[in-house]
Amino acid sequence: MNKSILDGRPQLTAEVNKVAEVAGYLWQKGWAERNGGNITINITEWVDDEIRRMPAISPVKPIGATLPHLKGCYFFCKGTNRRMRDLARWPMQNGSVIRILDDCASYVIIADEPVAPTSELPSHLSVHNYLIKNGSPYKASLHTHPIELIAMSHNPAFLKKDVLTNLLWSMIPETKAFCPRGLGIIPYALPSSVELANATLKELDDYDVVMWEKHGVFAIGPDIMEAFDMVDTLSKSAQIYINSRCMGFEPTGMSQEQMHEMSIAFHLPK
Ligand code: 2HA
Ligand code: ZN
Repeated sequence: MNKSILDGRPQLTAEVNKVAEVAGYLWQKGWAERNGGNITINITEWVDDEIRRMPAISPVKPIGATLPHLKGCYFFCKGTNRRMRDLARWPMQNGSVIRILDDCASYVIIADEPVAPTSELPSHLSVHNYLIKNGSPYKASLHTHPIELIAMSHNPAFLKKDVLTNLLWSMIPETKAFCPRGLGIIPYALPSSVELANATLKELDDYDVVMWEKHGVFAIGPDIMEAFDMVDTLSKSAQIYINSRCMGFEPTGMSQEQMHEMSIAFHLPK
């Protein structure tokens, strides 16, 4: 076996293993066709002096943005054009560890293999920059293509502010309890574009999960498992709604009073 950056680093290994586990769920759920979706996690807290001395195994590459809060940070990123189902089985062959250089505008790959990171790197790293700037404990960002939630984004009526949030919350009590900031909506924008990244940053002030209209969702969380759990919970509500409609009726939904009672009982922010 070749040496891996994970060798002798159980905490770093645990974080990468969580990424692999989530990548498997995304594939099993049908949310990750071909290379669909991206994952990045900030692993700086698990980086030691030996890692800081590790040489680059790629040329210096521009991020496409200058992100001052990322100086000296390290990330594990899914590789561009790599499949989630392959990341699930072989995380270090389908993802890589990158180091942000001191200009805060470029990076190098340091381990294990020179796998180029995700096509959505500028948006993912902009989000990590924003999280650090705000003193957030969140370390993970996830982009995926959940079928039912994307289907719902094709209905203009659901794209008005907090219409979908309230509908999804009202399908089952867990959704408001475990996704208490709801689902932000971002009008369609070109994948990987600066417009999409900027709109995402703006919505993350108010939401932990945002919908990229007709494309997918973007979620942040303390770790990748919690980011996944929020999307999974919202998706469950979407499925309950769609199943009701398939049975030929509009679901009643919990009442505003019932949801308000939940907010009080569980000290929810909204
Ligand atoms: O990386 O899903 O939006 C594949 C994507 C880009
Ligand atoms: Zn996508």
